[in-house]
Amino acid sequence: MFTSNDPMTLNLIEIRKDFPILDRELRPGVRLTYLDTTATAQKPLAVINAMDDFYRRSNANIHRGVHTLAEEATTLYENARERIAKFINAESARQVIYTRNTTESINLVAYTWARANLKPGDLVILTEMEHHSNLVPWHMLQAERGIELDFIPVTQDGLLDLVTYGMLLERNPKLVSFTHMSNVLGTINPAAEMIRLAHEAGAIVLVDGAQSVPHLKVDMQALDADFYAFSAHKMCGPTGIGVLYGKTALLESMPPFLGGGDMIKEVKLRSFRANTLPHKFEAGTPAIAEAVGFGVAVDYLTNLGMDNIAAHEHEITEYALERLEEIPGVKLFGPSADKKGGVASFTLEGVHPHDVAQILDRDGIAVRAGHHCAQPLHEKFGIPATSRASFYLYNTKEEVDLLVNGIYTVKKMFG
Ligand code: 7TS
Repeated sequence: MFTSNDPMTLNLIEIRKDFPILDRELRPGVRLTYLDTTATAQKPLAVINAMDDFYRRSNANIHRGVHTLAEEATTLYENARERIAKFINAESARQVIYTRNTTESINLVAYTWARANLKPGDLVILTEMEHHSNLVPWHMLQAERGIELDFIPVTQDGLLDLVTYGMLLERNPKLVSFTHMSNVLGTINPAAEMIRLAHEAGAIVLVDGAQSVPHLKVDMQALDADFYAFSAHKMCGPTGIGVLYGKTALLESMPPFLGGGDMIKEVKLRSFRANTLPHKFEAGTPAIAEAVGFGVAVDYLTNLGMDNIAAHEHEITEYALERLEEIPGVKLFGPSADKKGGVASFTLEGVHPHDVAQILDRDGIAVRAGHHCAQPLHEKFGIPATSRASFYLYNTKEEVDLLVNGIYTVKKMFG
């Protein structure tokens, strides 16, 4: 059990009780130190119990029955959508399309809006810091359709080069698609300003919010993005469900994505009429229990307060960067704590990042090693891989100290 007298924004002693996994002993005497939230966040009991309760009491398929359970399941599924819409300040829950994850949300835009609107030679602007899920769908479209791709460069400090962005915008792009927060550098990009500039240039904007929605207060109406994608599992919710937010007129003008049940108004042998939003994009039986869990995850974050969560993470990240910087041989990637979220990617001189992660794991410290699905970004920095520690609302300064001690152990082992 974690105990601390260190006063912080969040009550960590109480919060950690909400996450049963954080108390896990991996091996006798080896407690889990979970520093891999960027890959997926841990789940509070409220979410676990809500999903368990759904299967015990309310399980039925949605939108297709008049019996009590079917109505109850439909209400739970749609109520969750309402709370998620409110959480991101969407004008309407009809703009919140359930998908499997961020990856599927981006692919939905690439398969529907982009295939209906982009011609050979049309320019799509991406950035050098994108996760593969915001690169590969566009590579695929480039091969199929002959669109052109160009990239906002990343500076050595891990920031987007906005001067070059301005020059790219002069080339009449049709779409600008970028991550709100980098999963490697932690960089929080100036999304509102970038969206405004893209709109002035006449482009549609898609934002990858996989790392921002869990950690920052995001406001769809203030940001004014045309599309915004995120995943439940990175924000205390379950795997298997995510969201594509879109502007109503755009979503209405787009062809459907997958065809099948639920996404139709009417079907004849040789034709169909698509359903209204949001169902038009939700073919087949969806992740119902997951939607219920997602809604409770959003309640959990709302109760803590996104500003408090961001403040806590900032405090932890600042401390972590300070302590990691002191270690001889450690090289950190990304900007200073004031420009980033809770991510610390680093290399340790003379030791492969996988070895670092493996040795830390012996002490129960979970960090990720590799290219973190951002191979081009690592190539830019001339390295194949980094080790990455990431922090969330349940992490403590004591855990940062364990990480630092662990890295000293690695150094000792490698002489
Ligand atoms: N975009 C960003 C910025 C991400 O960090 C991730 C996942 C995705 C998209 C894809 O999300 P998914 O839910 O569709 O898989 N990032 C990571 C990571 O950094 N380590 O594991 C997954």
